[in-house]
Amino acid sequence: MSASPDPLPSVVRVGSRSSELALIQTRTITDALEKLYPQITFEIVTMKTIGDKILDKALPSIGQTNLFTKELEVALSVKEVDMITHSLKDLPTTLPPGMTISVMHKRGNSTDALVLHPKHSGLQIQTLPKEGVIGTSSLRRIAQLKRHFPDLLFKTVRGNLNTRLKKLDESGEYDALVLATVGLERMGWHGRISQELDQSVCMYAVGQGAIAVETRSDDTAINKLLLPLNDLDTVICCTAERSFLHCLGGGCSVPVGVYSAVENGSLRIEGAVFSLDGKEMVEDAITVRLPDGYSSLSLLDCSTFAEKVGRDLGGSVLDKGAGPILTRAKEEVQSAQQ
Ligand code: DPM
Repeated sequence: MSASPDPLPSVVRVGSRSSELALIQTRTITDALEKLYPQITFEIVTMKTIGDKILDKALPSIGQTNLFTKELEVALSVKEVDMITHSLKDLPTTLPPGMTISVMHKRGNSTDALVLHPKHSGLQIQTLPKEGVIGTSSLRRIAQLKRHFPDLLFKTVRGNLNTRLKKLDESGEYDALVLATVGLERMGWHGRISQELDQSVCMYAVGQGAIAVETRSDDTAINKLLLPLNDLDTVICCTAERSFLHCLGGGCSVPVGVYSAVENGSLRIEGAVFSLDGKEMVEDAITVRLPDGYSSLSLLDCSTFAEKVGRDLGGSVLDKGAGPILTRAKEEVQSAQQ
C-alpha cells in the first residue's frame, strides 16, 4: 500500500522583511505559488530584522552574520510562519539546525551597478573625478574598486534602497553609489543604473540576484509544494558559490567575490578573496562538465555535484594563500569596531 499523500494546507504563512524590495521579492514567490496552487491562500507576514533596525552602522561593524534573517528564522522555528523569503546573498552559508533552503528561484541580474549623482550624468566609474566619494558599506565592493581605482574614496551608506538614493541625490556627501543591479531593477529604477560593473571590475557576492525560500527541514508537505519553484541552473551556480564561501569560513560581510555560469553543458565558477585595501588578491576558476542529462537529475544530485565544485575552488584559493588574507581582513574589521 502506498503512503497517503500529505494533505495540502489551506493557508500558508510566508515570512518576509518589511522593506519594499523584500516585499516585491516575497510577492514574486507567492505569485508563483498561487499560480501552481490556486486552492491555497498564501498570507504574507512582515517583520523587521536587526539589519533593518540598526541603520547608523556599516554592516560589517555590526558583527553578526544573520543580520537580515534571525527574526524570520525564529518565527519559522516556532511555526508562526511556514516559510520565509530572503535575498539568497543575505543567507549565511550555515543555517540554524532544522532549517533548509528549499527554493533557489531563477536568478536575476547578478552584477553590481554604479548609480551616479545626477550632476555626474554621462560619466562612468573610470571617469569620475579624483577623490570622488562612492557610497557603499560592502567590503567586497570597496576592496575591488580600490584595487582598480585607487583615487576614489569610500563612505558608508545604510538604509533601504529608497533611503540610499535620497541620500545620494540630496545629502551632497556622495558622488555615486554601488548597488546590486537586481534590486534597482526589481524596484523599477532601471533608469538610475548609470553603468553595470562586469566581473572584470567587480565580482559579485555569493548568491547575489537570487531569491531563496527557507523552511523547516522536516516540513515535508511545504518542502514538496516548493520544489517546482527551483531553477536548476540557479541551484547549480548558487550552491557552488555557497560551498566556495563555506570553505573560506563563510560570512556575509567578507571581501569575497564570485562569478559563475552554466554554459554549453559546463559549470564555470570564478572566485576571489581580497585584502580590505584591495592590494592583495587571490583568485582561481574552475570549469567542469555537468553530468550527462543533468537537467533530468534530481535537485539533490545537482547540489551534491555543485557543492564539490565549490569546495574544490575553495581548496585551491586556500592553497594559494587566501586564508591569511581573510584572517587579516576580519581582524581589521574587528579592530575598527573597537
Ligand atoms: C550583503 C551585502 C550587501 C547586502 C554585502 C555585499 C550590500 C551592503 C551595502 C551580503 N547584503 O554585497 O558585498 O551595499 O552596503 C543586500 C542588497 C540586496 C540583498 C542590496 C545591494 C539586493 C540584491 C539581491 C544588502 N542584500 O547589494 O545593493 O537580492 O541579491
